Amino acid sequence: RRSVLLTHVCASSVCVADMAEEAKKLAAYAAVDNHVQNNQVVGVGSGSTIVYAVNRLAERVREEKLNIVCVPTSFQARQLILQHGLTLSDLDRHPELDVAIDGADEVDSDLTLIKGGGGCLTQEKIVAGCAKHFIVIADFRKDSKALGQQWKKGVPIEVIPMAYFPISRMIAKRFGGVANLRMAVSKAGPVVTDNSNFILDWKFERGQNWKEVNTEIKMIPGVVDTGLFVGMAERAYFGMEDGSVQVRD
Ligand code: ABF
Repeated sequence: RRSVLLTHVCASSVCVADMAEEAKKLAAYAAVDNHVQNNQVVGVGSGSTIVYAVNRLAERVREEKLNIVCVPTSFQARQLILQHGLTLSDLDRHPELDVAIDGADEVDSDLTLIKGGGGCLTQEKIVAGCAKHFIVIADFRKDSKALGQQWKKGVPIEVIPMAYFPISRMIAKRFGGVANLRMAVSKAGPVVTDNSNFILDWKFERGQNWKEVNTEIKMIPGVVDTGLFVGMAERAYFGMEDGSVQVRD
């Protein structure tokens, strides 16, 4: 009886994972098809959903002979651009982007995002901030009414290493909850970002005014940036379990 139950649980979680992969692809393809045109500069996000977007972008560049320049948000994004034979650029050469496409950890009903589960939040925010249009791609598990309902790991905050402890205390005192230093999977030391900084994951206790919270946290000396993206995303595409794509503006 025990083995039957385990098989059942396992089979259904595999099924959700499969559906989520398909959903990521649907969202990514819709965003690339609707928002990328010839002669554009495109910001390329990080994570697993963006892999499908880069696949589609490369396919379109090949088939439609598009002239596209890509600006990466991370080392991962840079590698993806190169592996797909796309044209790599940077913000020195292209300080203004036509569109940036990126994943998210959670998207609420106002298009406020938690990002940075992968640790690249600062470059992602910089690139999104340089783009005329910032488009989010996600599977159905990221869709949320209020932040914290889906993503349980908290808001990532990139900090200068020497300041991580005082910042963590200040955030807990001022806003409640707990801000933990993100550790490497091996537990041998902290995760170090592409910018040589640390990440705090702030597990908040209740809904907040995210715009104010983001501004206040950013004012703490030693905070580089937060994974709260408020008023930045123009549109989100969600791949759904039933194979449809939902759009939120
Ligand atoms: C990046 O990748 C992040 O800001 C976010 O943490 C994550 C989303 O990853 P995935 O697409 O794998 O869910 O966009």
